[in-house]
Amino acid sequence: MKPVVFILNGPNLNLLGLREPAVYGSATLADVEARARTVGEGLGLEIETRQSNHEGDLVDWIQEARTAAQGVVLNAGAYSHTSIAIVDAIRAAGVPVIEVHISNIHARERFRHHSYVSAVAAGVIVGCGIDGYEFALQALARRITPLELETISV
Ligand code: CA2
Repeated sequence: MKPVVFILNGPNLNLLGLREPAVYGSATLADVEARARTVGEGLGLEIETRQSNHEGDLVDWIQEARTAAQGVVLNAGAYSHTSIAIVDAIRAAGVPVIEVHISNIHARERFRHHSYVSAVAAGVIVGCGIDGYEFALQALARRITPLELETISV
């Protein structure tokens, strides 16, 4: 069995490619998820993609990762700037979480400059467009030790 990685996208990311192409690009969420599956396959990872506009769904899925995944790529959208519940879930999950933001949140409005998620993330990728998801998968693949890969693939 291959190591499982959850790719979790938060509120409004279902609108990718449909609005604000100047900020978020023209790829749709379906494009992002398909690309992640292809990249994941090349890295020997099994990719599971989910999106929700609801904070509690993200909390549930991060909790689920504790037993069902070896890592998480998380773009929590606007909840990154507000959600202590997501921080607590990441702490409890105990698996590496790589935080992704498509846009450079530091070059945008002041309220986007701080992310609660960053303090508990294993890594943060910001402002690289949708390539950020691919970079996050590469980072996670490197963090999964050869021993872990061996154990999982038996
Ligand atoms: O840059 C990112 O990836 C963000 O997480 C995107 C969030 C935003 O609240 C964060 O500050 C940064 C918003 C996602 C909204 O996505 C849309 C896509 C197309 C049209 C409208 C919204």
